[in-house]
Amino acid sequence: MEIVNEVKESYGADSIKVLEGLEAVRKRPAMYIGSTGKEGLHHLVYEVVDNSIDEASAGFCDTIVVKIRMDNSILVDDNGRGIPVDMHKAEGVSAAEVALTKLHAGAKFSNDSYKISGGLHGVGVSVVNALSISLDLEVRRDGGVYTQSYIRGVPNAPLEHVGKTKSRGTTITFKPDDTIFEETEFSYDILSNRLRELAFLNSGVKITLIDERVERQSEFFYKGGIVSFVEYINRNKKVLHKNPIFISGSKEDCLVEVALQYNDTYAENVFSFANSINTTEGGTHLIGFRSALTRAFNNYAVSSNILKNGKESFKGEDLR
Ligand code: 0RA
Repeated sequence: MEIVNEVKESYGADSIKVLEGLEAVRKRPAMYIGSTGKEGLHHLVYEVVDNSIDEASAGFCDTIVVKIRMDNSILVDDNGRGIPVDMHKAEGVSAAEVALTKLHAGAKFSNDSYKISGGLHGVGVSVVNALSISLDLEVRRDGGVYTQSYIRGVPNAPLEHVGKTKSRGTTITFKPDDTIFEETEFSYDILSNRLRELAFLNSGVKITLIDERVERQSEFFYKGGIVSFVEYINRNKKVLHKNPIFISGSKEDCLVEVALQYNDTYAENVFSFANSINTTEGGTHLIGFRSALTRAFNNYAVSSNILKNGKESFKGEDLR
């Protein structure tokens, strides 16, 4: 692709390695974001938002705004610490530029920050950059405003200090490349479902979705975490007990939370997540939970003489 030549001339030999990364992403986009269809398109938004969510889980950000703009470009704004703007010693460019151009150079490049959220593929903003016709970055940090623009992942110029500010945060605006994506129209419903989910999973973070195409807006803010999530799922059902059951525990670095509430229907609705990622195919976390729940019911039933010494017992299926 012609990008290689453009950048060799305008941006020096150091960026060649970076370009190879961008080239790889543009050549096989599905390897990085799953598909170039509707899912992949929306995945771009999740990748950017996940960086702001990381800032929120680290305790530095409580407000995230996602805007679908008139031209189907997406703006993601947060009030976190801002992507670092200092020179990256090894790369010779700003740390922000490294984050936006190097594959896998997400939150991890500050080495001590442990990434606990992440997109489905967790590939980072550089992939979004490579797959966008244009991407504009604004960082507000240490009293300064810094901006940089990219075309298909290639910077127009180095990060520039453009002014002063008292606020802090990061704003990323990108327009997906229509030569890569089969469709480039964003769905309000798809984005609002995911952002609502993220707000449940990251209680205390306010996430606003704004659609400038039709002047529509939603705000997601849930103090109650997954308990609020279960209440939301049951909002139109007849519940059998007022408050969802909430269980949490941790072992070593692993925190587990469960919320459940019975309703008067027969169908079960189970959502499981690992590090904010919806594990739609289940996994050992869900299998373990199911067997623990069955065991808890059996023990209760035996000890309260509902069952005779475990001669009969519930099967997992009975509890679903
Ligand atoms: C690495 C280190 C630090 C912040 C971030 C990344 C960061 C990235 C994004 C992307 C969107 N919003 C973001 N906010 C923060 C923190 C470095 C420090 O201040 O110590």
